[in-house]
Amino acid sequence: MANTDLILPKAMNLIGNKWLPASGGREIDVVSPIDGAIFTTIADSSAEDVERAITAARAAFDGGEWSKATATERGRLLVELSRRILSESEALARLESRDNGKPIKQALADMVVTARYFEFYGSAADKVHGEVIPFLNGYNVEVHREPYGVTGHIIPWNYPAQMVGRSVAPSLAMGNAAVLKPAEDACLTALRIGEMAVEVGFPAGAINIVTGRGQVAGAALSSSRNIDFIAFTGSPEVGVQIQTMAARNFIGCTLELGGKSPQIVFDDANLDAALPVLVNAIIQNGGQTCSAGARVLVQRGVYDRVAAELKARFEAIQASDSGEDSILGPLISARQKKRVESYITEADAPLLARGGIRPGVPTDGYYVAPALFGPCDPYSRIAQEEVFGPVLCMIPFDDEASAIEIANCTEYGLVASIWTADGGRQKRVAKKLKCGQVFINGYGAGGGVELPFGGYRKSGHGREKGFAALHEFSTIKTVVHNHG
Ligand code: TXE
Repeated sequence: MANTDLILPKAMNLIGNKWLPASGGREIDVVSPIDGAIFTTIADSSAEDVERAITAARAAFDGGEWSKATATERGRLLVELSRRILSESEALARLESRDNGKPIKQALADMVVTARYFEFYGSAADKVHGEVIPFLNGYNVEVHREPYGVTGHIIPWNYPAQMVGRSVAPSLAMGNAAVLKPAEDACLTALRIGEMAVEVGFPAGAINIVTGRGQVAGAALSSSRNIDFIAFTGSPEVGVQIQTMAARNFIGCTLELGGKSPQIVFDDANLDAALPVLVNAIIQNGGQTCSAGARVLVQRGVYDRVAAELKARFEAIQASDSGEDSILGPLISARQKKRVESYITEADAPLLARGGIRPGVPTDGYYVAPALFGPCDPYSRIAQEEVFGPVLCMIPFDDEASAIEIANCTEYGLVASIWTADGGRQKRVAKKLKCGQVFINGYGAGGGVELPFGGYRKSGHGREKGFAALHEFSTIKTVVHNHG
């Protein structure tokens, strides 16, 4: 699929189903990571623009057409949007690849997952029920699940389309009205999905999209006194600010802040099955994935074999320009490339293997050759901090207890995998891992839209995906009726 014929969204915000430029007409240049070239612009929104979007969402929630839609009607709109995304998935994937740099095959797979979020939450919209609680004689007690009102959504650039589905779809399913601030580094597919939402019939104000810089538009959204909940995915540094703002305004928030996820390989693991997965879990999306399997913990009996195999596989990988045969594209920006390169050059562990960059890729693109380190001290900087690039750390371990200790020894706790044939060990280790999702003899699950996902500690709190997200985007009201 050629990277041509892009359908570029307007450099405007979607507010109350109208496309409006940022106040003062300010715009931000959009650069493609593939060649470092500017190819379009987006609106550079102010706090005023953000507040306008919040007002539109409030009107939709408080008496607007959106507030009158039944759960079934909301669900149908979400499912219709899902169909629309699927029917345009190739064009969306081309746009995503140009904007974010991800290999075209990855971008296509992302669109399927994006559509699946809207389908899953559309189908679930009218299946969230309340409860009746037995209480004193003469009382009838009902527990209702209610939307909060206006939800704010701040999402990152690593999965620009998927994140729209993940964050916004469950909120809309519950009947909230949403204001989305996508990332300035990649937000074109979010804008196109917003356009599709209008086309399939979402009423004015149900979904509003305001693009702009984090410190301006993002900060305005998260500090506004006029939102009722905020969902954030991004860095821990900004996550702290979001939570502080939420606390000041006495509203709830969910934070999804990345990780340093371990893939634990025991001596009895099926290595033929494990090896390609160990590599893919860090190479996929250039390692720019919150749940990237950034540490491989290997029991000493198979350490040398795993090290030799991973070395050969890493040396064979070349970063390339995101075309049909690419598995590793450029990183998102010059800033991220510099950051990842500095982790590699300053690493406090032996460099075991370095892949390459395919000759002939555009010299101004943000390509980084993948790097494998090992054996790493579990407490070394390279094995502790989130690099967010194609960088894998190998850490040897002796036994089950030390594997668990090392797996839990970073500040993060998002995902883990356990590779072993021993059923008892699978259960014991899974129970002791301090993280939100554990895969046994596998990693990732094709998007795993149905599976609750989220972190411990520095990886954040709250759960996305699955039914858990519907609970995050709603609150409980207990109605006690004295009829005695
Ligand atoms: O994140 P930021 P960056 C991690 C990853 C990466 C690092 C830095 O380790 O290397 O963070 O990435 C918006 N108020 N993750 O700098 O700045 C911003 O506009 C409100 C992991 O890109 O957190 C964007 O929409 N919003 C992560 C979003 O926050 C603000 C994915 C994320 O940007 C803001 C991305 C502010 N003051 C990075 N400042 C994951 N969990 O997957 C920025 N933003």
